[in-house]
Amino acid sequence: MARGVNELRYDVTDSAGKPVSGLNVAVTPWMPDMGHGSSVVPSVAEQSPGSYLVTCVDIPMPGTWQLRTTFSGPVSDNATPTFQVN
Ligand SMILES: [Cu+2]
Repeated sequence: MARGVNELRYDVTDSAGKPVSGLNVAVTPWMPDMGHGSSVVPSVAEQSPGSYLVTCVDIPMPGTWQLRTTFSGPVSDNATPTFQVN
């Protein structure tokens, strides 16, 4: 992932591999080393069953970033992918 505005996709399946649709997905970019986020709130849209496109992921500075993500609705879960931005 590069600095600036990016997008990514979550493909959500259950333990049987079946797509999970109808989830509310909330994504918060977070820079743990400095304890701040981004001023831009990402948008999420389900494009096909279980496939959630996250857009407007604005990463304003280089370093280690997390995408703190919560899934709610029919099931609840969370994920925190972490990546290095140069
Ligand atoms: Cu920072």
